[in-house]
Amino acid sequence: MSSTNLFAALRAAFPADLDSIAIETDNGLNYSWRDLDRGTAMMANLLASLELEPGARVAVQVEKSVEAAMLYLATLRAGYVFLPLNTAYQSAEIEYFIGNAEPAVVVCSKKNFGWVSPLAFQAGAKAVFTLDEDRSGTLLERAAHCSDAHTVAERSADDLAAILYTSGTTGRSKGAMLTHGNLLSNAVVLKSYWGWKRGDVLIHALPIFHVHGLFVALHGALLNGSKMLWQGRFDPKWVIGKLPEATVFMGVPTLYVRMLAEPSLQRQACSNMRLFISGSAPLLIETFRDWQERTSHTILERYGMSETAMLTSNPYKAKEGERRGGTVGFPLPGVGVRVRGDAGQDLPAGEIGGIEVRGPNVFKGYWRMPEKTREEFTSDGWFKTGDVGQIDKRGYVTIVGRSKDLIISGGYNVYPAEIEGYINDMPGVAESAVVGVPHPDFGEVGVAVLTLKSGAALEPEAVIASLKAKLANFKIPKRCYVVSELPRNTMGKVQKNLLRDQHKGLFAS
Ligand code: MLC
Ligand code: AMP
Repeated sequence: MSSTNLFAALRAAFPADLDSIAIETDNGLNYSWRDLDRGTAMMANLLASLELEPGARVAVQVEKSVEAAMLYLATLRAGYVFLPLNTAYQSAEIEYFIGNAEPAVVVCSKKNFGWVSPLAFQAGAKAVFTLDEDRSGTLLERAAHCSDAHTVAERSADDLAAILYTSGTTGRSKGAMLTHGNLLSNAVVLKSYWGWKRGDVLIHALPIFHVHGLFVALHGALLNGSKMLWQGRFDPKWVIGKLPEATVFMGVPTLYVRMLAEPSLQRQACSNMRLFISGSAPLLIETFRDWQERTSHTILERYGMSETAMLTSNPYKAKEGERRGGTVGFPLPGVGVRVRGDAGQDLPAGEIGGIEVRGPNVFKGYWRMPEKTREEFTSDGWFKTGDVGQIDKRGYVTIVGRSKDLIISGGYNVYPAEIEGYINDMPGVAESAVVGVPHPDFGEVGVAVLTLKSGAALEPEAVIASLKAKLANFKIPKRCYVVSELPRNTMGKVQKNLLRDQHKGLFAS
């Protein structure tokens, strides 16, 4: 078996001078390439010492740190499956993920150990470690006793590397199973498509529990042997201050909006920069234009998903075309993108329909959900993204909407069905609808509208407070209204479009 371990490919790209700096953090720490090599070897040896089954999952809910990134790399290195969890998730959400994924190892923050460890052991975990962003916790204490020599585990392209949970329009979250081959092929394509070159320096300011920060940004820099300027939590002032030392930046649109609000964002600060990339949510054309005007740089917008990593990108090189605001560019080399109508027919250029994709980057299926997996693929093997769009004659893809009922807020996905489920379970609530409305900072935010059972009394503030106790903070609707009835069409279906229209001006800037 020829090994296609993603870690081996990343490790092979480390520069010859292992003592040069690989990561410089916002709290003044420098990590060399040797540190990354040794640290991942020690953690991989720790995992190996637990004698886990092949395919064992390592579930991780910790604050962003270089050690957390090393844990991801160590999991690949040891041949296990990484399962990152957003730090905003609360106990009920974590309980579901752990119960569903049955991880063999769980790593959490010290403050959560008390409630996470019983859940983990109940689900069959062999070990629960802690890791905080100040490099304390049992993971590093234990790894410190392990050898810093480790032979990368052999894995084939089809072996699982990570499971990313994405919520669904109905029911519970689904774990998207990504293989070493999926992630490596995508990273290799992006390296060449975005013109990564010697001397590039990436500002890494995104969280590392989703595709954008964990795969696109991290793999991009590592596969190019490029230094990263590493920020634990995004702060626009810090990023702008670092631009003169960097060449590449990746962000969700909210990051660009927040940087534009800083007077220090000027052309001169960006003169060393080669590339600004945006994705995970639609970049407003105003943001695209304001950025161009203020910095002389044209943001490159790309499109991807947890299930597929990156799918399309505006061109990097001018000879391949202009970067067109409002579009997500061309299908990446090797990625098939087609637009189909409701009857499953291929649509001609310019017509709007469902976006379907295929390629070596497309995931293996949903964890232990063969039925769901089948539903999301066409009979000829294309994955139905749930996004609605068009491809013009020149090949530019534009996303115009979504067939899935989904709100993207600050780059995070929020599924109304999940929030409505929680609201509907509250005593006194008859029914509810959660809709997305425009927001100047987050792009889109949720608004909840609900009706009460006769005689019941419930204040909107109480609804919000109750949701806050159960759900990740970014999922909480920013406003809540109690009304006498929800608008319905003749079929009796709630007309969310009318609610969206009614509330679209709530956060007008
Ligand atoms: C924070 N808040 C949000 C929010 N983030 N509300 C809505 N949407 C969000 N995304 C709220 C909190 O609930 C809290 O409210 C208040 O803002 C302050 O919280 P915070 O944690 O201090 O916020 P902040 O640090 O400012 O975070 C904002 C952010 C963050 C934009 C930096 O959301 C972020 O890092 N987003 C990036 C997401 C990302 O990486 N997505 C990639 C997915 S991959 P309160 O009321 O409690 O005060 C993917 C595929 C692809 O989609 O194509 O890439
Ligand atoms: P996730 O499930 O978090 O991976 O989110 C994937 C979804 O984010 C996609 O299906 C799209 O709806 C959306 N998305 C990602 N990039 C873009 C973009 N550049 N423009 C519009 N939507 C995007």
